[in-house]
Amino acid sequence: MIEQTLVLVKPDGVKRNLTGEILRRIEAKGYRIADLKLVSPDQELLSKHYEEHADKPFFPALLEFMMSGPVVAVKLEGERVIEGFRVLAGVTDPTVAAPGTIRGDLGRDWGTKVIQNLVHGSDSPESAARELEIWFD
Ligand code: IDP
Ligand code: MG
Repeated sequence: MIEQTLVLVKPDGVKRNLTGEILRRIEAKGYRIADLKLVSPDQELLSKHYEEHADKPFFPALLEFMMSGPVVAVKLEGERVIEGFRVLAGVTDPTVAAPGTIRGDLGRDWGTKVIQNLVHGSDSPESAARELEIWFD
Protein backbone atom coordinates (compact mmCIF):
# COMPACT_ATOMS: atom_id res chain seq x y z
CA MET A 1 0.00 0.00 0.00
CA ILE A 2 1.28 3.47 -0.84
CA GLU A 3 1.91 5.39 2.38
CA GLN A 4 3.04 8.83 3.44
CA THR A 5 5.42 9.52 6.31
CA LEU A 6 6.93 12.55 8.01
CA VAL A 7 10.69 12.92 7.68
CA LEU A 8 12.56 15.70 9.44
CA VAL A 9 16.14 16.72 8.78
CA LYS A 10 16.92 17.83 12.33
CA PRO A 11 18.91 21.00 13.16
CA ASP A 12 22.22 19.10 13.26
CA GLY A 13 21.66 17.86 9.72
CA VAL A 14 20.76 21.30 8.39
CA LYS A 15 23.69 22.96 10.20
CA ARG A 16 26.17 20.41 8.88
CA ASN A 17 24.92 21.01 5.31
CA LEU A 18 23.75 17.40 5.05
CA THR A 19 20.21 18.18 3.83
CA GLY A 20 21.20 17.48 0.21
CA GLU A 21 23.01 14.25 1.09
CA ILE A 22 20.04 13.02 3.13
CA LEU A 23 17.51 13.91 0.41
CA ARG A 24 19.80 12.30 -2.16
CA ARG A 25 19.64 8.99 -0.28
CA ILE A 26 15.85 9.24 0.04
CA GLU A 27 15.41 9.97 -3.67
CA ALA A 28 17.94 7.32 -4.72
CA LYS A 29 15.91 4.76 -2.77
CA GLY A 30 12.96 5.72 -4.98
CA TYR A 31 10.67 7.56 -2.59
CA ARG A 32 8.76 10.62 -3.78
CA ILE A 33 8.97 14.01 -2.08
CA ALA A 34 5.31 15.06 -1.94
CA ASP A 35 5.96 18.27 0.02
CA LEU A 36 8.97 19.96 1.63
CA LYS A 37 9.63 23.08 3.71
CA LEU A 38 12.16 24.77 5.99
CA VAL A 39 10.62 25.34 9.42
CA SER A 40 11.68 26.88 12.73
CA PRO A 41 9.40 24.92 15.07
CA ASP A 42 8.23 26.44 18.35
CA GLN A 43 7.80 24.74 21.71
CA GLU A 44 4.08 24.18 21.19
CA LEU A 45 4.54 22.32 17.91
CA LEU A 46 7.44 20.24 19.28
CA SER A 47 5.56 19.33 22.47
CA LYS A 48 2.79 17.89 20.30
CA HIS A 49 5.23 16.15 17.97
CA TYR A 50 7.16 14.52 20.84
CA GLU A 51 4.23 14.05 23.25
CA GLU A 52 5.10 10.35 23.79
CA HIS A 53 8.42 11.48 25.31
CA ALA A 54 7.02 14.21 27.60
CA ASP A 55 7.95 12.27 30.76
CA LYS A 56 11.46 11.29 29.65
CA PRO A 57 14.48 12.90 31.35
CA PHE A 58 15.85 14.02 27.96
CA PHE A 59 12.63 15.80 26.90
CA PRO A 60 13.72 19.40 27.76
CA ALA A 61 17.08 18.87 26.04
CA LEU A 62 15.31 17.33 23.04
CA LEU A 63 13.08 20.39 22.61
CA GLU A 64 16.02 22.74 23.09
CA PHE A 65 17.98 20.86 20.43
CA MET A 66 15.04 20.85 18.00
CA MET A 67 14.73 24.64 18.43
CA SER A 68 18.46 25.27 17.96
CA GLY A 69 18.06 25.92 14.23
CA PRO A 70 15.79 25.31 11.28
CA VAL A 71 14.49 21.89 10.37
CA VAL A 72 13.59 20.56 6.92
CA ALA A 73 10.17 18.88 7.01
CA VAL A 74 9.38 16.40 4.25
CA LYS A 75 6.14 14.66 3.35
CA LEU A 76 7.51 11.46 1.86
CA GLU A 77 5.50 9.00 -0.21
CA GLY A 78 5.95 5.42 -1.39
CA GLU A 79 5.15 1.76 -0.95
CA ARG A 80 5.88 0.85 2.73
CA VAL A 81 7.74 4.14 3.11
CA ILE A 82 7.11 4.36 6.88
CA GLU A 83 9.08 1.18 7.56
CA GLY A 84 11.43 1.80 4.64
CA PHE A 85 12.58 5.21 5.80
CA ARG A 86 13.21 3.94 9.34
CA VAL A 87 15.53 1.29 7.88
CA LEU A 88 17.24 3.90 5.69
CA ALA A 89 17.73 6.10 8.79
CA GLY A 90 19.17 3.38 11.05
CA VAL A 91 18.63 2.90 14.77
CA THR A 92 18.30 5.85 17.17
CA ASP A 93 21.88 5.80 18.51
CA PRO A 94 24.17 6.76 15.61
CA THR A 95 27.20 5.16 17.29
CA VAL A 96 25.73 1.72 16.70
CA ALA A 97 23.56 2.44 13.65
CA ALA A 98 24.63 0.19 10.77
CA PRO A 99 26.99 1.55 8.13
CA GLY A 100 24.96 2.27 5.00
CA THR A 101 22.27 4.04 6.99
CA ILE A 102 21.93 7.82 7.31
CA ARG A 103 22.64 7.78 11.04
CA GLY A 104 25.34 5.10 10.75
CA ASP A 105 27.26 6.84 7.97
CA LEU A 106 26.81 10.48 8.94
CA GLY A 107 26.16 10.56 12.68
CA ARG A 108 28.01 9.85 15.92
CA ASP A 109 27.91 10.58 19.65
CA TRP A 110 28.94 14.19 20.23
CA GLY A 111 28.76 13.87 24.02
CA THR A 112 25.62 16.00 24.13
CA LYS A 113 22.69 15.55 26.53
CA VAL A 114 20.40 14.63 23.69
CA ILE A 115 21.18 12.15 20.97
CA GLN A 116 21.81 14.14 17.78
CA ASN A 117 20.91 11.75 15.00
CA LEU A 118 20.18 13.89 11.94
CA VAL A 119 16.69 12.69 11.05
CA HIS A 120 13.25 11.85 12.33
CA GLY A 121 10.88 9.37 10.69
CA SER A 122 7.36 8.43 11.80
CA ASP A 123 7.24 4.97 13.39
CA SER A 124 3.73 3.75 12.41
CA PRO A 125 0.77 4.67 10.18
CA GLU A 126 -0.95 6.27 13.19
CA SER A 127 2.15 8.36 14.05
CA ALA A 128 2.58 9.35 10.39
CA ALA A 129 -0.99 10.63 10.10
CA ARG A 130 -0.73 12.48 13.42
CA GLU A 131 2.68 14.02 12.67
CA LEU A 132 1.87 15.03 9.07
CA GLU A 133 -1.13 16.94 10.39
CA ILE A 134 1.07 18.74 12.93
CA TRP A 135 3.73 19.76 10.40
CA PHE A 136 1.77 20.19 7.16
CA ASP A 137 -1.77 21.38 8.07
P1 IDP B 1 13.63 7.65 17.03
O1 IDP B 1 13.93 9.06 16.57
O2 IDP B 1 14.66 6.69 16.54
O3 IDP B 1 12.21 7.23 16.73
P2 IDP B 1 12.78 7.97 19.80
O4 IDP B 1 12.94 6.91 20.84
O5 IDP B 1 11.39 8.22 19.27
O6 IDP B 1 13.81 7.63 18.62
O7 IDP B 1 13.36 9.31 20.44
C1 IDP B 1 13.14 10.55 19.85
C2 IDP B 1 14.45 11.33 19.82
O8 IDP B 1 14.84 11.65 21.14
C3 IDP B 1 15.62 10.54 19.24
O9 IDP B 1 15.67 10.57 17.83
C4 IDP B 1 16.81 11.25 19.88
O10 IDP B 1 17.08 12.49 19.22
C5 IDP B 1 16.26 11.56 21.28
N1 IDP B 1 16.55 10.50 22.26
C6 IDP B 1 15.98 9.26 22.31
N2 IDP B 1 16.43 8.55 23.36
C7 IDP B 1 17.32 9.34 24.00
C8 IDP B 1 18.14 9.16 25.18
O11 IDP B 1 18.12 8.12 25.85
N3 IDP B 1 18.93 10.21 25.53
C9 IDP B 1 18.96 11.36 24.82
N4 IDP B 1 18.21 11.58 23.71
C10 IDP B 1 17.40 10.58 23.30
MG1 MG C 1 10.40 8.08 17.47
